[in-house]
Amino acid sequence: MKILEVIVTPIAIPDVPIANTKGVHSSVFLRSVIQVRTDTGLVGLAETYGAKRTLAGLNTAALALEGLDVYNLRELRRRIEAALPDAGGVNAPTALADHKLVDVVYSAFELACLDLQGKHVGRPLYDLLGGAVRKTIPFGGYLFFKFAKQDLSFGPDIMGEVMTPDALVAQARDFVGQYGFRSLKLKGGVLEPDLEVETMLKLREAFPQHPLRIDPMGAWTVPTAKRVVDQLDGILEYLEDPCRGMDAMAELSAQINVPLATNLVVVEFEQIIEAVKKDAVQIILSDHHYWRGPRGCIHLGEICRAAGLGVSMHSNSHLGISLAAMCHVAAATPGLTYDCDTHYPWSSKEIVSSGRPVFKDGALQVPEGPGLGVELDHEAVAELHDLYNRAMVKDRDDTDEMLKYKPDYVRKVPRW
Ligand code: GKR
Ligand code: MG
Repeated sequence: MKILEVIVTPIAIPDVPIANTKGVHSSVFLRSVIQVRTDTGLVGLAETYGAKRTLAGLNTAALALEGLDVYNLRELRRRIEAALPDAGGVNAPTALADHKLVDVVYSAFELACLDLQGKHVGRPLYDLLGGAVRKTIPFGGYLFFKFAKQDLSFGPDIMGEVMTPDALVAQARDFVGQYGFRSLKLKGGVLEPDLEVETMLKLREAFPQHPLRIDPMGAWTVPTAKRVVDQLDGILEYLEDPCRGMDAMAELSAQINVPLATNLVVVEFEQIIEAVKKDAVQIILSDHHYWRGPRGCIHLGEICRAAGLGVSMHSNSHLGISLAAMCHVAAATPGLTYDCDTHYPWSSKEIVSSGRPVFKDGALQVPEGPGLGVELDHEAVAELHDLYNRAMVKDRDDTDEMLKYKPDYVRKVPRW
């Protein structure tokens, strides 16, 4: 089965001003929808980041893929590396999607090829990944402090302002009520640490049985993180990226008993050895958008198992193709024993023809159709592509967006 044509469509999806330590989301988030057409008439799908550099990388690589046999993933990797020289590597100073461009682009095309393979042989993607160890995929409620949305031209707000511990608990009640989530994660690093501690304590009071996590994305110094852990004694399932950098994580790890998780200090296979030697983290977040596709995530799972590390799953703002892929990867990763992250409830659009999947008790069933088990809603893609053309936003810059809400905001990591 050979590739005839690749179509990359940038889309913009209405977003709401949810905050993190870098800043806040803008009125839209960006994604790329990838369609890979083959000589069999089958079309493979993928969804990934939509900011400028990823988009350029996808388009450049796409030109090199004509004639590729979709079963030959090593040749896929070779062609992408040749098409994007100098676009990968550990510890480049830029954003994740930039310094891992080769992996990001490869991941997207690997997903489309696997979708094609599954459609070709009539088997779901999880079977191509070694088979499902679970078919029900649990997700955690992903909670954010947020502003009330100022610019409503591209879509309505969800929930209005949430900037206090009590408002955050109300958000959690809303999410648990609507989706049935059985665990909760707070995007921290937004309010003063003491207020975030208060928030977590109130969440524990409101949800005595829910595993709780907090992820300040490196916003705390080691002493601040240690103080937070002491105040949250017995409350945390795990603590995600409290401090910036491998050494700071290792220094904290040596002082506490709570497992540390990361999607910041270990984002490439080469970094796992250092993390294990330094005992810097105990859980690595997988993500098929940059861990070398669904197969890379399975390899990551095996390495973590051998190294005695746990695996959880990272998320960014996304739609249903990514969600389906996350479900397949989670289904086929034996050691992924934590509820997966998802931003899904923060948007209300969809680009798959089956529509928005319904969470039951916080979980989704892995799609059972061939490949990803989802098809494209072409009208919806056209509508969101039109929005992309109309929206000013062509890159993600949370700090720039924050200046609209707080004109004196300065991005600083660690902040406290
Ligand atoms: O959507 O603001 C956000 C998150 O902060 C996201 O960008 C992170 O990549 O959720 C992610 C994380 O776990 O760090
Ligand atoms: Mg994180």
